[in-house]
Amino acid sequence: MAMLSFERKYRVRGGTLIGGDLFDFWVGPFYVGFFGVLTIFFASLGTLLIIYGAALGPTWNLWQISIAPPDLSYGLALAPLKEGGLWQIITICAIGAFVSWALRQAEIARKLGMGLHIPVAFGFAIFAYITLVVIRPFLLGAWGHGFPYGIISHLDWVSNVGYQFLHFHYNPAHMIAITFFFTNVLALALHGSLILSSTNPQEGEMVKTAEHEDTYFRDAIGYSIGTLGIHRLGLFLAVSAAFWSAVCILISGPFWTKGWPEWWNWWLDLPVW
Ligand code: UQ2
Repeated sequence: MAMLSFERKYRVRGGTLIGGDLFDFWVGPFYVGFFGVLTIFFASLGTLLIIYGAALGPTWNLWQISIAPPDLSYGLALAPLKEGGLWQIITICAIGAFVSWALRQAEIARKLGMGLHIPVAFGFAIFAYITLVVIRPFLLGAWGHGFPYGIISHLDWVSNVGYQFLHFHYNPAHMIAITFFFTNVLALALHGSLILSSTNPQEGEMVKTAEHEDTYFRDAIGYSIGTLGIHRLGLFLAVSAAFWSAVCILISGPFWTKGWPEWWNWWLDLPVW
């Protein structure tokens, strides 16, 4: 793959967190690094184990393949490979790959003298995943509370856990998470459309600048959050969506076992009525 002429000056040594110069090189356009090697190791092993799990049957139908966590009776113990042990090792591989990827992002950011915003932001997504398959199952006392790795099966899991709490949409943290997801969609739709509209103007028109973008929103709604501001807002909305998603599933079970509609009885029970 071709390297753009200006890229060479950004190929700087150092900034590594571990391993010194040992893995401080590029393969084509890609930085490798110790964590690049680690990511490839975990991702490859995890993928092979998923394929092995699929080969154990009972189906090759892509939609129906599923690697299930151990039965609840295994508690927090290690399970035999074909009894959920595969799920446990695949989970370790997934976390290993995600964390290695975040640390590779950190090394690249350090090389370039950038802030660590990207690995920190990605960290919220990792936190949400770890909440689902480690923290919550641990608090509930069994790995069997993790979700199965399959396209349809993980949807069934979400549906079942939702009904276990009668009506999951009454979970206040779930409400907050959804609000952040939807607001994030609105913000990115506004931002994406604004950028495309100013960089793809009418035929014969010049590409527009940030002043045009500011003026558009001042004319339309009396306020522009600014070119830096929209990205701060986007980061906040995205990271908050991941955070409250983790909170809403973490409190379901370990901290609230009844139906979520019932949680709102505190409102009806207020003495002011
Ligand atoms: C903006 C701006 C941008 C943008 C967008 C806006 C020039 C390129 C999208 C408009 C965004 C506003 C007013 C905030 C909306 C608030 C929520 C919670 C969705 O002003 O500055 O920069 O991309």
